Amino acid sequence: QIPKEGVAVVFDKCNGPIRVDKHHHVVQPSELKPGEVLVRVEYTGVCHTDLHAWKGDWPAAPKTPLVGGHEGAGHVVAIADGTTTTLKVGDAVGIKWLADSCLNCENCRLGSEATCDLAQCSGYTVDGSFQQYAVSFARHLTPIPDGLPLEVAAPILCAGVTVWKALKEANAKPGDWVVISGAGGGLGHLAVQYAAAVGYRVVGIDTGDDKRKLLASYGADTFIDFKQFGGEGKLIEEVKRVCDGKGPHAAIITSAGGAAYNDALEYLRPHGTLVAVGLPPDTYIKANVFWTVFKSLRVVGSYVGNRQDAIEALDFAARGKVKPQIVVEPLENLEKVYHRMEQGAVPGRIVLKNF
Ligand code: 8ID
Ligand code: ZN
Repeated sequence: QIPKEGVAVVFDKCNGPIRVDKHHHVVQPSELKPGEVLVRVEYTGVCHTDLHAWKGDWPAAPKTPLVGGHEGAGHVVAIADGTTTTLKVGDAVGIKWLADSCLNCENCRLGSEATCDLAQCSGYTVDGSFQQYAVSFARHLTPIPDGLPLEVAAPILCAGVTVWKALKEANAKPGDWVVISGAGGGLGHLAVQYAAAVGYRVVGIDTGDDKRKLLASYGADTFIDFKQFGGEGKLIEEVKRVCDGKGPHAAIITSAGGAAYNDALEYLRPHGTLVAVGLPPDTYIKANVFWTVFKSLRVVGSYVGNRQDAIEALDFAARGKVKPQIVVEPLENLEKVYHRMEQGAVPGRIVLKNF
């Protein structure tokens, strides 16, 4: 039985109050449009992107009022009439950032669904997973493998997918050195595990003993506390030193702060790749043209992943190769989680329980 009202966490304007609405309208099956699916969200991860959305610090503002959230894991409770899909009521599914795309344009045909002109984003252009019942789109929901607990699947749906795809963009070979900057955060701690799982040698950069310990448990080769190497050029020298004195083959920047981008082009070895993933506001990557040419460096942006990346990322978790570090809290805690996240005080991911 689908209730008429449920709990949702909503804000009416960026930086405005965050309300826990216990009487939020639940879209009824008869209100769904073809292609739409009603999902009972049971767990949802909190991504730093949700915090950017609330602050409104990116170039394009989110819709308001907004129910954020894009790491939703739950079950299908209704499918709109006239929808062609293999999904069934009762299936375990994930709501990822990319809620929908046309699947017919050049970008979609090439597997770059995120850059589709008609892309819809969960918890940004459409309401997301910080609610008990969310409307999403049949063609972009991700099936969650049997036996993978939903609270473990949740962080994979954005953080996991994104870093798995970013590692593909890094063009590294097994045995290569890969730096993960922002390594103790939601994206970063998963990036370290995916990187180790495919045989890269991993250097994590972040700060604090909690994050150092977390990464040591994943077999990261080295942890560098960036706060201990604050001086001019010191971090660059340290990163080069630990990577055989030559620097890493790739650097995946998953930090939510801009400073992490500063040194990366200088510590990469020749032919190295900087993969930009973290989205600090108003940040520029400064590349010296001479050294970019002489070291033959590459800079690539990587934006979430496609439907296949999502399935692959979940499969690593289902096989136990990647284990999100999660703390489960009630949905009502969202605002408190934002404050902790802003202070960099969340190792791994917070997952909210929506029931
Ligand atoms: O598709 C994408 N490209 C995508 C997908 C999902 C998220 C991009 N993102 C973006 C988010 O919007 C955010 O800007 O990636 C960034 C990281 O998201 P997150 O992992 O969810 O954030 P977090 O859990 O707060 O972790 C950030 C980590 O960065 C560290 C912090 O200590 C924290 O552990 N950090 C910071 I802030 N400054 C750093 C620095 N200078 C740093 N680590 C290394 N060096
Ligand atoms: Zn995200």
